[in-house]
Amino acid sequence: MALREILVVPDPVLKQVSAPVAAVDDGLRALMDDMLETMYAAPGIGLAAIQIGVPKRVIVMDIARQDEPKAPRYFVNPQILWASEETLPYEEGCLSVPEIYDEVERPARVKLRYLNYQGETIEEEADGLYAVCIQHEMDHLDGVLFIDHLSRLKREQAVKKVKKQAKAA
Ligand code: K2U
Ligand code: ZN
Repeated sequence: MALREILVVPDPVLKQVSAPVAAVDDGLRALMDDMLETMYAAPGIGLAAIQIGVPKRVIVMDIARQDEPKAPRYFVNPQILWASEETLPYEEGCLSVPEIYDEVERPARVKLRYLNYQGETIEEEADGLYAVCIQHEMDHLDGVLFIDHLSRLKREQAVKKVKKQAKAA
């Protein structure tokens, strides 16, 4: 396993639309292992492959609390089959938009179909933080960041602040 660099705004790679995966093989599992190690080290609770510069429709996640055992999840070619009309606001952040947090409104529940670490097809419903995180990560697969759901002014202020942080580093 290896730690990978996480890309940050305004890197144009983050705006790319990621391509579907042809097969869940050992090479893809090695990528998911690297993604999970990188996510835990950040630390974060989700990570999309594009965030480490790999334009493949792959997500890793672990929403277990710090006082709970790790519960890694792997999503290959994830699809949302259904989304509730009910929406909920959540204070989101993003490893690719460091130190910026703002409220985003998303469907409260979604039904997912994806391939797991073994390449098996899984269908399941998500709610709570699971629903928030998977929708946030699936946005990444389409080149969409959580700040793209904010006003233009807030988005421009966020990018300006991240650029200033990078310059000061
Ligand atoms: O995409 C990412 O950068 C991973 C996010 C996932 C996430 C964003 C918004 C809401 C939930 C999850 C990072 O884990 S950001 C850090 C974080 C950690 C816990 C809760 C919220 C944000
Ligand atoms: Zn993110």
